[in-house]
Amino acid sequence: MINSLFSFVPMVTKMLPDDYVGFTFFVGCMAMMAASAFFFLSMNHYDKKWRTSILVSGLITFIAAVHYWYMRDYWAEIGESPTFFRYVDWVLTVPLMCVEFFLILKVAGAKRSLMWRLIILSIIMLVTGYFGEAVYRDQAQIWGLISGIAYFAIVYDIWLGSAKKLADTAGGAVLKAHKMLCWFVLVGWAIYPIGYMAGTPGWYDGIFGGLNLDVVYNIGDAINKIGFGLVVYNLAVVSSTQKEG
Ligand SMILES: *C/C=C(C)/C=C/C=C(C)/C=C/C1=C(C)CCCC1(C)C
Repeated sequence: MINSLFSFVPMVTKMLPDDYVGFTFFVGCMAMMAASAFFFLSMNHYDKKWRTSILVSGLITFIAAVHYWYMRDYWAEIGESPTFFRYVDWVLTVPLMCVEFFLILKVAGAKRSLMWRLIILSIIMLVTGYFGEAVYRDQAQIWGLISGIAYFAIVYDIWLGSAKKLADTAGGAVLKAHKMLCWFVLVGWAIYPIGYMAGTPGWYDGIFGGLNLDVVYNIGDAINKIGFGLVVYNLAVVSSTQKEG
C-alpha cells in the first residue's frame, strides 16, 4: 500500500564497484543528456542552413539519453541485457545518423533517394542483428553475416559511392566533415559487431568471448552518437566563421 502510494519516488539500487555494465549505462546516460543540452542550446548560434543538422545531432543523443535511462534501470532491476530497448534506440537513432549525411550533402544537391537508401540499409542491418541476438540465437552467425553485408553497403555508398561524389562536389568544410563521418562509420561502427560476437554463440567465441556485450555497445554509443554530433557541430562553426572572415 505505502509502496504503491509512493511509487513516484525514484528507486535507487546498489551498484557494485565491479559492475562495469551498470557504470557505463550510468555514465552513458549522463553523457547523452549533457550532449543533448549542448546541441539544443547551440543550434541557433550558427548559419541558419545548419540548424536542422545540429537539431538532429541533439535528437540522436536525446533519444539515446531516454533509452539509457530505461536500460540503466532495466539492468539494475533485472540484471539482464536490455536487448529490446537497445535495438529500439538504434532503430531510431541510426537512421537519423543517415539523415545527417543527407543534410550536410544537400548543399551539393543530395537527393532524398540517397537518404532513403541509407535508412533502409541501416534498418536491414539492425533488424537482422536483432534476429541473431534475440530471436534466433543459435543462428547468430548467419544473421550477423547478413547484417554485416548491409553494413558494408552503407560503408561503400558513403566512402566510394554516390554520397562520396556529392561530397567531392561540395568540397571544403563539407567534404572534410563528410570524411570524418565516414571514419566514424568505418571504425566507430565496427565496434558493434565486436559486441555482437562477444554476446552471441559462434566460431568467434574464443576471440571475443571474454568481452561484455553491453560494455562494448555502451562505449560504441558514446563515441559514435556524441562524436557524430560534434563533427556536424564543428562543420556549422567552421563554415559560419569562414563567412564572416
Ligand atoms: C548509436 C548507435 C549506433 C551507431 C549503432 C550502430 C550499430 C551497428 C553498426 C550494428 C551493426 C551490427 C553488425 C554490423 C553485425 C552484427 C549485428 C549488429 C547489429 C551489431
